[in-house]
Amino acid sequence: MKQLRIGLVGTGAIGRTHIERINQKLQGGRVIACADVNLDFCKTVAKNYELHAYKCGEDMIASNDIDAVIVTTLDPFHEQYVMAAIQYGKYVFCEKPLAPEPEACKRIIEAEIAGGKHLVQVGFMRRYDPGYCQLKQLIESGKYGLPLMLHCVHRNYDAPGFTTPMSVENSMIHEIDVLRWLLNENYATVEVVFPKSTRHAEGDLRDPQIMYLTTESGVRIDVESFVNCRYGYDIKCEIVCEEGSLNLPEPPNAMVRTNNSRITRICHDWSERFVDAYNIEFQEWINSCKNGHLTGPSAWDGYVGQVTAKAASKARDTQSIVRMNLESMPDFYKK
Ligand code: ISE
Repeated sequence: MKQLRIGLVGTGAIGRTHIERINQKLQGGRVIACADVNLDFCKTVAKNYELHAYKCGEDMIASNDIDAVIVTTLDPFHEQYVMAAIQYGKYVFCEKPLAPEPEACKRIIEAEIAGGKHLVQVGFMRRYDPGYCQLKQLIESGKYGLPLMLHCVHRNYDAPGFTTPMSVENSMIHEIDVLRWLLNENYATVEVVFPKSTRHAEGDLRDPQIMYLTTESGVRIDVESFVNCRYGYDIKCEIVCEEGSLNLPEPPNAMVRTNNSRITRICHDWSERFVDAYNIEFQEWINSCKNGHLTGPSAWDGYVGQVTAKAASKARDTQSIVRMNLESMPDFYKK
């Protein structure tokens, strides 16, 4: 296969950044078609990027002109397009979350297993961030002993329209996935507490929030989510091990000394902070579709993320510690 011919469903902002990165920066694949429930807008996007516009996402997915699919619709519509891709035996990259409800993720898993081939990858891009990859290598080197505690921060400059559940389900879902991947184990308990709220929180939003996780082996994790921190996009992760502390590197920005100060730029948002991660993620996805062997976060990872997020939401709503009750991974997903 010369070029992987990709159809993208959901032409909103993130969809368009993926079209640009694939068609202008990456190799081996090309977005050639798009679909969106808003057909007029879809046609405008198609015209701007020289794509074929489809009225219906399923028709695009079924087309013989399409080898693989990217789903960047609103979250509740992910399931129907991922299912269509599985039905037509096509690789599908679905932005996180795989689906908002664990039951929907479960249906996807069952369909994928029934089809007998790994087709689904979930957009947990932090696994491709060079900094998190370094942390994983350091942990796995064993040089610093076992991880004991993790202290993490996830701050957004602002978040118009954000609601209290979104801190877990939209923001900290990234930590839920990437920390499970780093530590290579599942969670045993989860709790969410509310510090004093910022005056910048709109409406009923509780902001910041702190999520506490324990893993099955007893590693203790705290994650702060502060979506209206009002100074930049800031992601921190410290892994305290038996013989050393491992710290997530920040993107390199020159330090400027001026006016009796030292100034280093902080990213403004996630698209800037994780641009390398997104580029690497999509290049590897294109390569792996062409090789016929997906290597990224699976539908099972998407399912575990949503089960954990739901448990965290329950913990938040009931202000209690919730014990996780995760079934074991089907053999199909064991590497
Ligand atoms: C957004 O959807 C993301 O995925 C970002 O990575 C996260 O930082 C932000 O809080 C979310 O709203």
